[in-house]
Amino acid sequence: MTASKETPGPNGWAPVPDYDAIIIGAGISGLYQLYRLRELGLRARVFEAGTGVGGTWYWNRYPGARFDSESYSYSYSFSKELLEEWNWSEHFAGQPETLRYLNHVADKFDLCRDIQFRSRVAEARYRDAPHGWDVTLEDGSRHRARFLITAVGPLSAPTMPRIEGVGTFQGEAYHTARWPHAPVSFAGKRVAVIGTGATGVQTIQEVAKTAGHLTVFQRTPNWCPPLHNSKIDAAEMATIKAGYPQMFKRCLETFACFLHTPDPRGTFEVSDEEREAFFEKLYATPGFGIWQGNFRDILTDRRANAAITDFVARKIRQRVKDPKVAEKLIPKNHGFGTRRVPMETKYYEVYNQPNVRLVDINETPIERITAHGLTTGGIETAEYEFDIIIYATGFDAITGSFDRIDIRGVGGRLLKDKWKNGLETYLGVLVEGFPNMLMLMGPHTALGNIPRSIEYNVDWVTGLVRHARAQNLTCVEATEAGVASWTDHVKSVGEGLLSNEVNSWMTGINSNVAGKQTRMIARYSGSAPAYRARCDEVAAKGYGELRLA
Ligand code: NA7
Repeated sequence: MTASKETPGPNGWAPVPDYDAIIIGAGISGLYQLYRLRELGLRARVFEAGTGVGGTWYWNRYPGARFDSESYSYSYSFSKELLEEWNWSEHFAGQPETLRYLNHVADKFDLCRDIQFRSRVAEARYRDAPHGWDVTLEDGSRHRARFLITAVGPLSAPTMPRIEGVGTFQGEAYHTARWPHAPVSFAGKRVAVIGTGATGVQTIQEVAKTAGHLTVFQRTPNWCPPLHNSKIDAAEMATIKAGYPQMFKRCLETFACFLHTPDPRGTFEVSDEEREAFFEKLYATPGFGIWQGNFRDILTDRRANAAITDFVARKIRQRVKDPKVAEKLIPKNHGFGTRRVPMETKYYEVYNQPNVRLVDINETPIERITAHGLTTGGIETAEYEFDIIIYATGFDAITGSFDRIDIRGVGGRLLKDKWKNGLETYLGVLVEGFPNMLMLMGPHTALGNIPRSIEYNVDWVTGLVRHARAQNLTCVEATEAGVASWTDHVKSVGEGLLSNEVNSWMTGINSNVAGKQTRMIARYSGSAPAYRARCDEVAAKGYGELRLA
């Protein structure tokens, strides 16, 4: 694109209508981005579809929703005062506590005065004079800003299954990510859960406690190790607080910003006994240790992966009484850790309860949802009646929230079209042809322990905006060369990783969305420190790889 510098305004930066930046979304990234832009003295406005802050933790109110990473490692780290005053009650906090935390953050920093709730962004159009974005909300109102910052979340566009009759059910039906604010009672009810990802597992183990009868419809089982959650008392919280500086430093050093980091040993560099003892230790350790802190080669070497896979399969067989049910719960099409590992609390024991039935929909596919339940076919035709159907069917991940907004860059080019034949970004933050659009947790960024990645992402974006203002730049855009080189890099670091050979939301697959059946490398799968080093280098060199005007 061609661009010329606009006439500087009284504050040295060319004035734009309405706002310096519009941020879409008031989740963890949107809140922190607003805080940082305000620090710069900029006029920022957040548009949020929900009625409150929290993003993921606002929408996902389903029973049993909780962290799989340690609560304290999930906190914002930017404010010492905030760290000091907030006490987590559990090592892996439940959704209500996390939402309370995010509301506390919003209140403490008086963020809500710049957030407009019940405001879903429908369209965003780039304009050349002055450089910036016109944003239209679903209610038709229009707003202009110099920068468009997307804080839409990688897992926020829920998808319903493509099954005939969805919508005809006359009982209660809920998608886990659109759970009602009022409590839902399962007591004595006939409940169905469709989906056994991280969300389904948490839901199932909670609903099974009170449901009259629960039927789980499973397409692909996942490898679920125990979470081992526990309470945090005042003394332990004080110790955790005293260790915050070291803890956050550690998170910045590990591969994916978790507290856990791979063991430097290879799986077969130890004796059989040592290996088994190490796996046992990890299985008994709280959190993602068994996934993120295992032998260094379990996610890249097929034989190593088969060893841990076999170990976890044996655990499932030990815990599930009916061997036929146990076999159904053991994944056959992917190894341990190659998809997002759902952490569980007595999940497998649920299938020993008399009020729970597991239906493998590979044998008996769901044919249609009916007014009173659903019907299955395949090897056994059956008709089920339910009071409640829960869809734990996941998200149109990573690009879904972008696709749902009509985002058009230079020449009216639709972002969705631009990405149709493959994702192309610069550092996962910018897209060529979409000047002044900056993505937080966009495609091709490092995800891992999300708040840690978000803080870095936001700080980098803030640095770029600060630079633009200091230089009176009104247009920042990725170049074709920069995009080509980053996209190649993302592909090359993703090679050899077993998770990129498996269908999951992490590889851009969603059976319920047209056009999302081809596997791709959708996230940056190199190390977080390497990602940050590359982004730091770009900033240190004055963002010279960008087209600046
Ligand atoms: P996931 O992990 O995408 O899981 C969705 C589940 O729903 C998964 O078991 C799917 O089976 C199942 N599914 C999806 N569509 C259908 C249809 N049409 N019929 C039957 N079953 C279906 O989403 P989650 O919400 O659990 O977790 C997403 C992330 O959020 C999670 O990784 C955490 O990081 C937080 P499939 O595996 O596709 O065969």
